[in-house]
Amino acid sequence: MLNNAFLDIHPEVKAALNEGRPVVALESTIISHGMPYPDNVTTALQVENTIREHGATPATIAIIGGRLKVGLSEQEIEHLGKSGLAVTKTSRRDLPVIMARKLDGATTVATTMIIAAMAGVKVFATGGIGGVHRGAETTFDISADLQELSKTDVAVVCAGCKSILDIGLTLEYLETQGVPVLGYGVKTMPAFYTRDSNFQVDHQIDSHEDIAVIMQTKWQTGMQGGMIIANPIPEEHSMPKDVIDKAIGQALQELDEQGVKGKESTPFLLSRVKELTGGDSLKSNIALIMNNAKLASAIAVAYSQK
Ligand code: PSU
Ligand code: MN
Repeated sequence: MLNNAFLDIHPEVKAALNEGRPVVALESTIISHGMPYPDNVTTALQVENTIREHGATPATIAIIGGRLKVGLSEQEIEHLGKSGLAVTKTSRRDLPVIMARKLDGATTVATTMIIAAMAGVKVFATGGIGGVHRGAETTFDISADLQELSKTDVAVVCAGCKSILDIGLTLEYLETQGVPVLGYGVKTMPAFYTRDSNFQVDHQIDSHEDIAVIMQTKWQTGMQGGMIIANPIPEEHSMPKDVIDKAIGQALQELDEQGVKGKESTPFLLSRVKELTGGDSLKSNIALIMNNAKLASAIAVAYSQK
């Protein structure tokens, strides 16, 4: 797919793909909407370096001037980080408009998967995925990330999902969509800031080699779709459950009071939780992203040797 007319694959990424070397995709909504400037830029560059140190090539994905970029320059990362909320958060439904109008777009998990798959990148590291929001039985607010996972062949390494979402309903939805949820060394779905939740994952897998075998097996059969590798935050960086639950509770209440809806919900909740925990949650957030980048690199290395 390397000749897709809409793709601009960075030379470093292109060389790796052509030589069958491991590549790890990264999203850009986490840069523009997930963290404040300048921590977002520092973190994005540090994640890329972590991936390089672990034997893979990073490919941060975004839309710049309507072009689908697989691998960004430092200046492009700085531009997205500095622009922040002014860059359009681009999920599947937004993609054709942003491209046709030659705009900049920050890619969500769903859109990052779409573009990674176009370039032939199979492993993607992020912080947390979108999911079924609390109260979705009335709002219908279910992230497009979940449907994307059912149809696009990319393995997504994340720290589970935040309890700003309904974790139980998210897992039910993923089951309906046929998306494997693999717990890396754990039996329950990690809740982003904390290592566990009350909800079991489908399968506990203890090694990155086994994950690579499962990926290969799924795609060799021609079965479509990705999978989730849920990697818990390292113990030393996890947050006290009561502290995070309280902040999330308050953020959800404010969301309701202020009538924030739709695509603004997730960024609103993320930034309020960060403010309410006085920056502690930002530190945890950065630590878990690095941890996911390491695991994703190990999986990409193992998969490239298949
Ligand atoms: N969850 C996080 N951090 C994030 C996001 C989700 O903990 O940065 C971002 C990701 O880009 C994800 C998107 O794909 O929010 C989901 O948004 P929505 O719920 O509107 O689909
Ligand atoms: Mn939504």
